[in-house]
Amino acid sequence: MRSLRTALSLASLVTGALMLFTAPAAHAADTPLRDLGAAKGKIVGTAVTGSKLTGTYGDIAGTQFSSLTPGNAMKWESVEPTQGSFNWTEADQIVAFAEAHDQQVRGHTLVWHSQNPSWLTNGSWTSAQLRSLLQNHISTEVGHYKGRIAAWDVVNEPFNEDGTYRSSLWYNGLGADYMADALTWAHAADPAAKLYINDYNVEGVNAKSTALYNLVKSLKDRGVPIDGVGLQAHLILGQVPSTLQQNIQRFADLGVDVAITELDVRMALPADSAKLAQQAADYKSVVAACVAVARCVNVTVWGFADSDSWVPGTFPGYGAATPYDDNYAPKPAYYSIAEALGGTTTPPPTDGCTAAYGVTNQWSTGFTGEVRISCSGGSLSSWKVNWTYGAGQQVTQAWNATCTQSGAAVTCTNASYNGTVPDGGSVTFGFNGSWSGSNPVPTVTLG
Ligand code: G2I
Repeated sequence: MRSLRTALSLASLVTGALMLFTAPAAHAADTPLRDLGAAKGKIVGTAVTGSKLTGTYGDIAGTQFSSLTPGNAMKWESVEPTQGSFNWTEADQIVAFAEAHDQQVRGHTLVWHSQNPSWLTNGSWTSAQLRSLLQNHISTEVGHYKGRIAAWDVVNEPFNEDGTYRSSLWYNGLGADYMADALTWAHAADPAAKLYINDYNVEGVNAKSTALYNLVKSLKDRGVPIDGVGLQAHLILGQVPSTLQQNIQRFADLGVDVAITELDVRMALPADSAKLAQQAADYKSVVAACVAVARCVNVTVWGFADSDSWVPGTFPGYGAATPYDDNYAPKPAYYSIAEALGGTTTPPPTDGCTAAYGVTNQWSTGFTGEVRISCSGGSLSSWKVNWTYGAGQQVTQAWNATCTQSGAAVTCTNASYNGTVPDGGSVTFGFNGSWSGSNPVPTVTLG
């Protein structure tokens, strides 16, 4: 009896501690980004991985964006891993997906120092052989997709940071004219495709972007087919160049289009609400700079979800660089892109969904907590719960959610298997935490 009474009183204590808060949950903007972009005369794109174009990833890629760039599938090592033997499988799949979703494709990329097949990089070629290999590659690949590619990143990353030409297979073997030749061959293979030179760290006015400017100017003066410049925009949190719009404008004034081709904004992990807010501001200012210049025609993000980003693999400890989180829930950056494109976001139709925080067990140094997300009159396809601890508590472990804590701020997102909360249903997740002194129940927001 005694233990039953104890259990009962603990249960009522716990029930008493459960507090309900109603809050909006994350959902996409009312109007897809591609439609907002269209109203401003802008294409909105994303890099994609062909094998992922199903389920939620495919839904977002197909509905939110008006252009796809294969992240890797059109690179030389992907399409011709063995000399003379072509593999178009992933690239064809992406192009077919784009056509089925009324999307453009940006072809990426034809002449680059990186991701070339080893037969090419390890071979020893005369200059004439190298030139012929490059011409064949470009004619074959551009020809394969003739009429189906809106724009090609023909030349990728030709410059060093100081504006000199990068030492590469192409520059060293063929001199700077490899770029004019590549553009000319690409134009011959598909006269309708817009042809670009694409580079990184050329977003602001600096030595590298000025070298790019001078190159484009001289190519135009020589009558070489060049239609645009791609500013990749792999940016660091809080470091959008102040001269971005001015730089876009000077290329536009030269008579070429400008595309933001690989936008992402990386941050030191873990993400927290302040960093995500800064990231949203950064995305917004990049998109706004493009919106402000008529010849800025395309803003493309380099992967739309954090789980599909190159950043963590290349910059250990950094990530969260894209507009959607690992679980495909839109982040503040998503909404800020929508706003920069003139969109408004309204609270989601989830007024009936609530998150309730409770302490289910507590001992001298630790406690177990539970959050229940319940819907009645609404539903969720993904969720995120935030709270801020008021007395130094620390989450040490979570289950059925991914929880991160930065300072006092805790963010928990659904696991891959429990993002859906149907009308009339609920999901719970649990966690262990540490406490001392007191363990007050925080205010929980669902958003
Ligand atoms: O590095 C970021 C981008 C810079 N501008 C040009 C882009 O083409 C480049 O894209 C990235 C891809 O997003 C990565 O996915 O290029 C990387 C290579 O430089 C790609 O990474 C590679 C990995 O390093 C390989 O290990 C992997 O096999 O992707 C390959 C295919 O998944």
